[in-house]
Amino acid sequence: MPEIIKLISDTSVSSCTISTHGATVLSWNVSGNERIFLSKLADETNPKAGKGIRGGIPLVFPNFGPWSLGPQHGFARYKTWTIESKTDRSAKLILMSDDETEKMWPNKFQLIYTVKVTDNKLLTTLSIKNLNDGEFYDSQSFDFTCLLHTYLRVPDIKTCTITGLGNSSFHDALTEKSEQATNQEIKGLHENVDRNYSNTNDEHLLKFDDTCIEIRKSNLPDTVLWNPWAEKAQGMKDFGNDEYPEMVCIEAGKVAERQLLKAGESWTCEQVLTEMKKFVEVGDSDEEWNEKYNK
Ligand code: TA6
Repeated sequence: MPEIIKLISDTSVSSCTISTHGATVLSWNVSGNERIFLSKLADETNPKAGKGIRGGIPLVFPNFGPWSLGPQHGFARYKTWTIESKTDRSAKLILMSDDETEKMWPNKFQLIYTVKVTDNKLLTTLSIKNLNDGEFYDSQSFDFTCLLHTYLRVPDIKTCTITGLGNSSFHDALTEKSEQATNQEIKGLHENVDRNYSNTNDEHLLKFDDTCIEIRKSNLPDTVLWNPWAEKAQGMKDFGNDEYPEMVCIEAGKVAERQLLKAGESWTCEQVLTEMKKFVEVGDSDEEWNEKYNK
């Protein structure tokens, strides 16, 4: 059974829970509001071996999408991670390559994942180190794609606004066509959407009601936008048929091009989720706030 880590911000306003199954963030609660979507059928306390948890922030490594060497989205999201250290508000988890991973993907690696919660932020950092020493494997370098498959909870995806994708091209996984984004803001999703945007803004805003969630990423140049909608939802055993309106995946990733990592080298990426509320936007006047978030 996986361990569940509970983190709480210094003022106890916010909390976060993480499962050692895939180092999956299961919950991020800000002032009593749950901001992460976890399917009611996710079975997070007793997750299936070899499967990721449906919801939260699954970690995709060493391959985003279908994979000839192993399961879709790779193994990081279902392997049992080790808790390296923990404080009240932060945790550090480690995943080392092992016999199972090396049979699929003949490389030695170390993943270090840190999670920290503050009053209105959830900070997640993933470091990947290539531990190939040439003794075992011919090619010391390896390449990978990776992504934080973030499921965000919303009241109704049809009435949300999503920014930061307007200047990018995307691969539409439904049509297998490349398209150019046309709208600076996406005003709600109204059907099955599965788009891999390349070279996106490092900041996205997800706005609904009086709430604005900022997704800020670094060293993750791409963004995947996904909602399964009704028909695909019915095809997922670990996802309720009626749940698709209350979630959206805005996924920060390095997926358009594979990342090469030489033996001994490390590569680090970060995602920071922030709940932007008027009273914490220090320095913004009402006019500036309205200009920013209430367009
Ligand atoms: O989020 C993009 C995506 O690749 C979709 O195509 C869909 O497959 C989703 O991931 C969920 O994948 P999973 O393997 O978790 O069922």
